[in-house]
Amino acid sequence: MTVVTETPNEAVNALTDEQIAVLAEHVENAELKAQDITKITTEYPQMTWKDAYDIQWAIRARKEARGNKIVGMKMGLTSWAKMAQMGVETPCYGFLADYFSVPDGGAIQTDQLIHPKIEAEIAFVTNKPLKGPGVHIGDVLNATEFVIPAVEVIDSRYENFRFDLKSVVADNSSSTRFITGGMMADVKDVDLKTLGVVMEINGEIVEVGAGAAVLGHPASSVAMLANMLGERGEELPAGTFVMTGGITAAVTVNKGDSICVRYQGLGSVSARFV
Ligand code: OOG
Ligand code: MG
Repeated sequence: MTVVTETPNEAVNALTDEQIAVLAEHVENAELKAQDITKITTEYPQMTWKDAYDIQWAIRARKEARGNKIVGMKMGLTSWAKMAQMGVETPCYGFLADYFSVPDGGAIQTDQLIHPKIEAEIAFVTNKPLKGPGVHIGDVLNATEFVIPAVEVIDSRYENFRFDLKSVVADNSSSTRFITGGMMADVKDVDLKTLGVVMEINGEIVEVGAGAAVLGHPASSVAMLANMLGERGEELPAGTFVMTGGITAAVTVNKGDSICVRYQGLGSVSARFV
């Protein structure tokens, strides 16, 4: 298995500032109206990594201008199961806005989403700033306040949940909702590599996995995020909630489903799609 962990360092734009602004509005509207769209690269095959992340940062700025708060970050496509499922080999990041957060045991309004899927993840909350380049697992563990179970609900805005990596980056890496809960733990007290997860939908087991599926160790996902942000001159501030990426393949959910993900020694996270 070959996992590309170098970050794409193509720091050039092929799109104009105006095209980036128009595309940010277009993709964000698809999210807000829960209407799918054609992937960006179909019309703009020249889009670069820089363009794609610029579109994502422009969507983030649109939400902040509207008064939404950014409450965390997420890494995506960090496990082989996810990369194989989506046909891509490079991890990506996205941001989490305040209204994405759903309480443990809470209800998710399925009609606000296009074609949601759920992912079992391990989240970190940091207590020191992390700024790339050069951030490694040791830095991350030294800067971790606690780890906590999290379930991400992803919802690509692209037709049939089909995309290439640049298009998904521009779509905030399919971020839409997340549920965090169960029990928090000190990183000293858990072996994040062997930490097992069991995903259930309506009481039936649909996926199982262990933390090592995420880039060998979930902390390396946080390090990679800090290094990717460093390329843009950004840092991960102390106190950031970071989801490290789905451990197993994502699973489609439908209105009426109850989901529960059990984390070895850390309790469970559940939600209902209503
Ligand atoms: C991209 C987002 C993937 C994860 O945890 O791997 C992601 C997608 O598959 O739509 O959030
Ligand atoms: Mg995810």
